[in-house]
Amino acid sequence: LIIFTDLDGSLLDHHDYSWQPAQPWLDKLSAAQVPLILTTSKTSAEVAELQSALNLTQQPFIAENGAIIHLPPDWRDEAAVPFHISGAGYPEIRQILVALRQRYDFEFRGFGDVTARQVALWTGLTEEEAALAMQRDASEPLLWFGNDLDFARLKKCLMREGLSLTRGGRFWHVMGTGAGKGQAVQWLSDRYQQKRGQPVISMGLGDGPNDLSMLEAVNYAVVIKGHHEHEMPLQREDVAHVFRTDAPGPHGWSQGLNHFITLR
Ligand code: 2M8
Ligand code: MG
Ligand code: MG
Repeated sequence: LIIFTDLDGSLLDHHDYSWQPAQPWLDKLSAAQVPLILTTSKTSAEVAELQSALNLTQQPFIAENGAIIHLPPDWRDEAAVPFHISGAGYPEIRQILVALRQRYDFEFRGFGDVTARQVALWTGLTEEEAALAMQRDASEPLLWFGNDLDFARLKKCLMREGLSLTRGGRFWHVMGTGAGKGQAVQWLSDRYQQKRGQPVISMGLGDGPNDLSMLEAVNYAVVIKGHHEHEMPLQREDVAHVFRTDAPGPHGWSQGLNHFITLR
C-alpha cells in the first residue's frame, strides 16, 4: 500500500494548517512502513519543511500540483532533484501572464506580483512561510478579480500558450497543460511497482478540484469535505472504492483511513 495525500484542507486544516487530529494515523502508518507521499500545490521549499515536521523525509513528494516530483537520495538514479516532470518553468509562466495582462487588462494578482506580507494576509501563513510559498519552480497561484467573460478569455489565451488553470482551496493555479497530480501519482506508482517487483495498491486523499486527477489515478479514493462549494465529480465506476467524508481537514482525513484500512 502507498498513500498519496493533499495537504491544505486535507491532512492540514484549511485555516491554521495543523494536523493534530491525524497524528494517531500518521504514527500507525509510519509503524507499518506505509509510504505517505505528500501531493500538493505547495512548493518544494514548503514541502521540505513539512516533511521534516511530519517525519517523512525518506519519502518522495509531489509539489506544485504535480509539476515537480522530489525523490529521496536512495531513489536518485537517473532523475535530477527536484525533478520537473512537465510543463513550463516559473519564469516563462510569469512572462506569459504579465504579457497577457498588459494586453487585455486582466484583473488578477499572482504570488509574483506581491510581497510576502500580502501572501501571508491572503493565506494565513506567517511571512516566513509565505516566502517559501513564493519560491516557485513550475506553477503560479493567482486570485482573479475580474468578470467571468474575461476569465474565460484568460483561460483560452493560456491554453494557446500550453498553460492551464486548476483550482486549489484559495487560488487558481497556472501550470503546464501536461502536468497534474494525476500524472505525477501515476508516474510514482509505476516506479514503486518497478522497485517492488509486484503490483502496489494506492490510496489518495484530497479535498479540491485540483485533486480530482489524483483521485481518479488511485485504487482507493477519499474525497475530503472541502471549504468550498465545488462539486467533486469522479468519473470512476468502482464506487465502492470511493469514500466521501463528512468532516473537513485532518478529521476527515482520519475518517477516510478508518473507512478503508484495518491495520493489525
Ligand atoms: C496555495 O495553494 C492552496 C492549495 O489548495 C490554495 O490554492 O489554496 C499554494 O500554492 C501554496 O504554495 C500555499 O502554501 C497555499 C497556502 O494557502 O496556497
Ligand atoms: Mg486541498
Ligand atoms: Mg492542495
